[in-house]
Amino acid sequence: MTNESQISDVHARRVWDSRGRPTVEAEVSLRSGALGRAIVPAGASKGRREALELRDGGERHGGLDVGRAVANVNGEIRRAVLGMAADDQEELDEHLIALDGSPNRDRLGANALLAVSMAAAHAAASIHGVPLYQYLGGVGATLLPMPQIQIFGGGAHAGRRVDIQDFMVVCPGAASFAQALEWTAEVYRHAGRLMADRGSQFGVADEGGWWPAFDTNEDALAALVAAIERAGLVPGEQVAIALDIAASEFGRNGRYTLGLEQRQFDSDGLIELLLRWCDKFPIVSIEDPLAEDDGEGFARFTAAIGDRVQVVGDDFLVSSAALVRESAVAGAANTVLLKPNQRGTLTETLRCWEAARELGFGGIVSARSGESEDTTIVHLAIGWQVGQLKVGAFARGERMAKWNEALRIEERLGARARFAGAGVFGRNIA
Ligand code: 2PG
Ligand code: MG
Repeated sequence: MTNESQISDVHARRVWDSRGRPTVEAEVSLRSGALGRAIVPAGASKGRREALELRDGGERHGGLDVGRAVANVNGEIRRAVLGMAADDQEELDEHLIALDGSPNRDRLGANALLAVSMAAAHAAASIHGVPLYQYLGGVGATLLPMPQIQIFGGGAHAGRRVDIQDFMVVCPGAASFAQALEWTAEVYRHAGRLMADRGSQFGVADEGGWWPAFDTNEDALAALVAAIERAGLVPGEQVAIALDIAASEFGRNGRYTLGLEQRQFDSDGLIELLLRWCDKFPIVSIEDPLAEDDGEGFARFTAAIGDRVQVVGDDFLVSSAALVRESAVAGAANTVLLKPNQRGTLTETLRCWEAARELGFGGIVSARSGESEDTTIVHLAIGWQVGQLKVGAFARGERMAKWNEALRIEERLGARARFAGAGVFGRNIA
């Protein structure tokens, strides 16, 4: 350890996220004078088994203030990490985990811990004189992720106007990350015009996708295909559909209610509906098709859909290495969504990805619905060579900051940049 990389100060403050809610920003300063800064995001449709996000409760800001988390960073956490090496991420994170001492980070808060964990990584990259993705992944970190980009919002991010949460596109036919963004920009623009033509363009949902003014969930899927076509792109070949059903939001104990259509299903009924959608629409990825308590449904869906569609666990796996291992044994899901704030440190998130990769699972680094200008997740996706990145829509500054950061990295890598391409979704696609 060089003295230069020793942590000389840690400071947190309350800042505000893209929903205007309080969140934690931390700065880690090193002896060298280097500074790392990070802001933690926040979810709205959260998994029950996520690490705890510490909020103050009470009346202030709807109970969502983060005074306690900020105080934890500026007090106990700061004292514990002063003098530690910022460039030994694993040791630092283990220290944070031990300091918290709870199974679920509920003493100090995953938001307090993650802010410091991420800020330390930024400081370490800075002292090594390289961008964060390169600090994390070395010179081999050249894989640009396939972007999953929301066109229509829904679920908990749109007042439950439709049941399905994310209607997204991916670009299996694109040759580069930049081209995938160009195509998606066109789809997004045409989707907005299509809604305007129908007199149902009412602005955007939490993550920037168009407001889902549809009569049925299936109408939204049809509109998505129409928008791809209007953009002059070939559905299923150039541009395909990815969904986040976020089924925990409308189902539990094997009972599911699609409120929009006033239809009730058991697990098999919902599976049947999703399989029908996969036959009818060019869908290549489905996240949380069943609720987080429905592991058996997950396994039945994964078996039924086979290699045709990527089955993603978000609320179901909560970025947990242990849950990924369990679900691999059960044959439930084949891809894990990676959200650092579901765990509370970068090291635990990376361990989940390592376990997933070893078991043949795919991975998607993901933003939360409450975000900020922080672009750390882009560097994680590239540095860890995950291959896919989900950030919300092609609108709103907190989303565009991330897409634009990936563009900068692609340009910087030049001829060394590789694009993840269609292969990420499974063997039979594109
Ligand atoms: C999800 C995310 C992002 P939230 O469910 O995947 O779309 O939503 O951050 O609200 O959990
Ligand atoms: Mg999700």
